[in-house]
Amino acid sequence: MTRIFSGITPSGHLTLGNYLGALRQWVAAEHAPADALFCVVDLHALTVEHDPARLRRLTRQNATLFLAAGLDPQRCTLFVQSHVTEHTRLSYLLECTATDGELRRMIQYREKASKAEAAGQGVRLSLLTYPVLMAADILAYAADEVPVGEDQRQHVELTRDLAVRFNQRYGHTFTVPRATLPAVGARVMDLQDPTSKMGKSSANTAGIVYLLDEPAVITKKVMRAVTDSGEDGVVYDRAARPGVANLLDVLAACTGGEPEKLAGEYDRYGPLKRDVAEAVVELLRPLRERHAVLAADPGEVERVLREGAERARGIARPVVDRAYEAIGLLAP
Ligand code: AQP
Repeated sequence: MTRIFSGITPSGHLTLGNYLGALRQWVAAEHAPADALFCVVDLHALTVEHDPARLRRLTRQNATLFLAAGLDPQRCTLFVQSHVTEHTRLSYLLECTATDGELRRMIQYREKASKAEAAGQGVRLSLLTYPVLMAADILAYAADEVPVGEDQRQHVELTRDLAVRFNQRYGHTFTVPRATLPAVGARVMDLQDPTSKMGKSSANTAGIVYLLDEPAVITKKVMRAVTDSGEDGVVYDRAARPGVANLLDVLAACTGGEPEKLAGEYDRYGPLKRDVAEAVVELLRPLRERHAVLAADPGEVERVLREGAERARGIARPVVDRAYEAIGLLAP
């Protein structure tokens, strides 16, 4: 049976990008005949400046949103990364497989490192090694598929390279995974800066639709989205009209249409924005409602996470033990 693994970092409140790029695919995956594991990858949140109390809150909230989005603990395994020590155990072996040069080439490292430097903060060593921990997250479960948005494709490619390298050096140990991306919604852009990705830890919240935003807030953010002069009507052109293209992509992702065709249905931006706002509000309404119910019972969410970690450990431990043996470490 196909094994699926993916995770989200609790580095901020989850966004429409996280939903369209990742979460929604996850929910679809749990209905396929597959063994799916989904994880709040809390250790990744320690790679940049963080507040401990906020991290704990966001970890709980992310897990609650996984359930609210439709993930069913009867059909998949939900857990928190730091509850399963196999991730960090394996990460070290993969640090001994990766090279400094390939980690420094990671686009996300370069972006986040320069942001930290610009803010006068030190660049944490873990920011450089984070893709290796992500590789360990995936390889520990012998995952075949990793459903992610476009920005994580490079990290999954690195994971594949490390798996192949390790297998060649020490004998077949890891399954080589592949990234799966949604047809639309793989890269939702910031509404105020449509040349940048909508990211949950971005400072300008006006450009970000959070999953728990009230409908009126979503509508306001979409209606104020940056577009261009639009003198020749509504056209879908990602390079020349990134703001409008992003709105059409979001509308297509919400309604199942095609962005190019949708463009032909509008000649002004106002009606397009109104339809996008309505589509996003309706898409997120059930999730917001379920979140309100689930958040009232944190004990149940904790129970799901405890059971999930138990099952995850059972899968990861033998894989990681095999890797320890293969690389030449003496069994205890
Ligand atoms: N804008 C986006 N469009 C489509 N998919 C997206 N994802 C993130 N932003 C978008 C996908 O959501 C998952 C989140 O993974 P993560 O939290 O581990 O890391 P990330 O990719 O760095 O996510 P963010 O939201 O951008 O967080 P910050 O701002 O902290 O860096 C992944 O599958 C990602 O592709």
